Amino acid sequence: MIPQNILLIGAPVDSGKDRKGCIMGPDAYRTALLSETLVELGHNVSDLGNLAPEETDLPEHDHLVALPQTVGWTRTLQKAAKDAAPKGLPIFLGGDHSLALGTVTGIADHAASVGRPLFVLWLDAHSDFHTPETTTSGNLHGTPTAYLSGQKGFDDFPPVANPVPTENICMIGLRSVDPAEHAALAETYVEIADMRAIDEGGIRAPLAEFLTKVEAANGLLHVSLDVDFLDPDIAPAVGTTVPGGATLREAHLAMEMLHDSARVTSLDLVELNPFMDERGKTASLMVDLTASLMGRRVFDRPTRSFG
Ligand code: EXY
Ligand code: MN
Ligand code: MN
Ligand code: MN
Repeated sequence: MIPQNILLIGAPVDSGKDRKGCIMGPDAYRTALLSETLVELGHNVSDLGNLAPEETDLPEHDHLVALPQTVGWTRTLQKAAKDAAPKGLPIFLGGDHSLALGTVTGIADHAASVGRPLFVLWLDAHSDFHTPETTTSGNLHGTPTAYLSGQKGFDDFPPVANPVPTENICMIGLRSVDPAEHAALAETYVEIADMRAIDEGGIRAPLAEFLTKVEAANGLLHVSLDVDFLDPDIAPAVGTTVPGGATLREAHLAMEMLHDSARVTSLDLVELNPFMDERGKTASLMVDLTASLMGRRVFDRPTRSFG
């Protein structure tokens, strides 16, 4: 396990949707001993505290929920991500998935500055591929992948200087995709392994194929882990649960494969709503998954394989 300089950055973003509670996310991870767990693995961990959104003079929007605050967060997080990336491995503690509007585009700016392609692994029940013009809910946490890949319609947001090519995006765990997202995704090269694909062939193959692509391109890899990627039975503390999600072992295998790839350079932990948790069960699970991503093992690989 290669020790990393890990930067914990609290992003208590709660503006991406109507239901409140993600604002408590960063402190729930701290209470679940995320920093101590990573230090125990041998990493150097700095907790940079919580950020706050930039003020904007945008007017509220008649359909888009909390547009001004979400634009303000995007500006803050773009700057924070670009600043943090050269210093180590930033882990953005959400906060809802609208934080990725800023984190991924800021990381993409960093990737461009070092001349490396950026790849994005989206672990989520949802594709989050709406634009402000296609969303029916008006919840901007359903739009980050469209924005970070340079789709049109984000007139009030900062222009995306370095859009992530859709062939560099892999979405795993999908089981709730709206018609407008389906239509838009069909025009892209986004790689998708929905839950049916995982049911049939497991999570290993699609993830291994994507990691081979990242490796071949000498890419940086940003992982955006939405609590609702997981099955609600093991991860109930999220406002957008969808039955039939990833199992505990599918999730840990994905994290362990990501560690073994040594390609992950930044991470979002998003959509934890501690107000809906059961004695910290979901927060602790997300900490355990982060520990697997950062090198926690029972045995060093490869142990003897059977059959
Ligand atoms: N597609 C639905 C919408 O746009 O409202 C649900 C989006 C849920 C987004 C969560 C963060 O993953
Ligand atoms: Mn999401
Ligand atoms: Mn989701
Ligand atoms: Mn417009």
